[in-house]
Amino acid sequence: MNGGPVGRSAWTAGQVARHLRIAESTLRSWHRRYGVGPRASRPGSYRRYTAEDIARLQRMHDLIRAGMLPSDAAQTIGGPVPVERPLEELVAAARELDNARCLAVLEQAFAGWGVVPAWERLCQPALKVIDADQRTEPDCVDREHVLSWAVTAALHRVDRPPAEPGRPLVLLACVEAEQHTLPLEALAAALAQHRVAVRMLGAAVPTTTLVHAVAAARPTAVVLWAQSPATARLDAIRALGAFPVTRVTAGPGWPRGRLSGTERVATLPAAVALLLDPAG
Ligand code: B12
Repeated sequence: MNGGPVGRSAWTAGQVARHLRIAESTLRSWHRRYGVGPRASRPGSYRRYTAEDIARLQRMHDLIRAGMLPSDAAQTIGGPVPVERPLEELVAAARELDNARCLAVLEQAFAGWGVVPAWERLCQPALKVIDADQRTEPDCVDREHVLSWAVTAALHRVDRPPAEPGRPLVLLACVEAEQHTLPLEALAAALAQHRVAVRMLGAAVPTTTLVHAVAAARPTAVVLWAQSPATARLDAIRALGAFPVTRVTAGPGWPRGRLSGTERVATLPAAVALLLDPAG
């Protein structure tokens, strides 16, 4: 290991992969799937492997060659390496447009803290920081795309146990022309963890499509996200008035007060609480 071109305490993924005689993609997948990778350190240096990291990876490699499943090998060598400063890590990875690294940090946070705390303590602040970057560097919206992709991908990987019979069925949709899906993705994952059945229509759902989906799925509640007043469409709310559903407006685009016959939620925990028991 001493012969590494960047010294004992700072090996790149490529150097470690060559040393272990494995593909770099394998090394990255061990990191992503099992949390076995370089210990989180100072921002900018997170991709460097220490001698200790490499020794653990060597042991993991030996165990797999001896016939052990990678997941079992990862547990045997001590499980995932917790990311020490997830927010700094996530922001640094987004600034480097490193989807995989963002995903690894987010997956650990969702698995370790749960969806709601990880959304509030990690995703919301990271999105704020990355959004603020555009004030000094207007074209760096690419970072926001990478981070949004990773948040979505990590939320899709959250365990979703089968819905409990008798629980409400919740339909989630962004109003027409609305591309901001992340809060609904977080809500979908959080509800699924509570074994609530969820139907997610995603971005920019035309009102006619929404009406069709509600008629077909017969949900107990419908949550409509509008990020800005420009996309908030009252006709979508009105159109759902014909169905026996709890209509819930979410997102800063809607008028502040409660629209007649509808519920309004302002935060993820409030939305989860309401939707666990929409009739309550
Ligand atoms: C990620 C992002 C994107 C991504 C969206 C990816 C995706 N799949 O969702 C992309 C890059 C696609 C995007 C595109 C655009 N975006 Co954008 N985007 C954002 C960003 C950074 C986060 C959005 C988000 O998820 N917010 C939710 C959380 C993270 O926000 P928060 O303030 O922490 O949360 C508050 C509430 O929403 C609530 N809350 C939080 N989570 C939850 C969950 C639930 C269930 C509930 C009920 C409440 C709730 O609690 C907080 C207190 O109010 C925001 C900036 C920001 N921080 O919000 C801009 C922002 C929303 N975007 C903005 C703009 C202008 C755009 C574009 C028009 C840019 C362009 N010129 O193309 C397009 C619009 C596309 C469209 N037609 O919809 C503006 C909106 C301004 C406005 N009021 O109209 C913002 C505010 C950026 C800014 N500083 O100006 N965007």
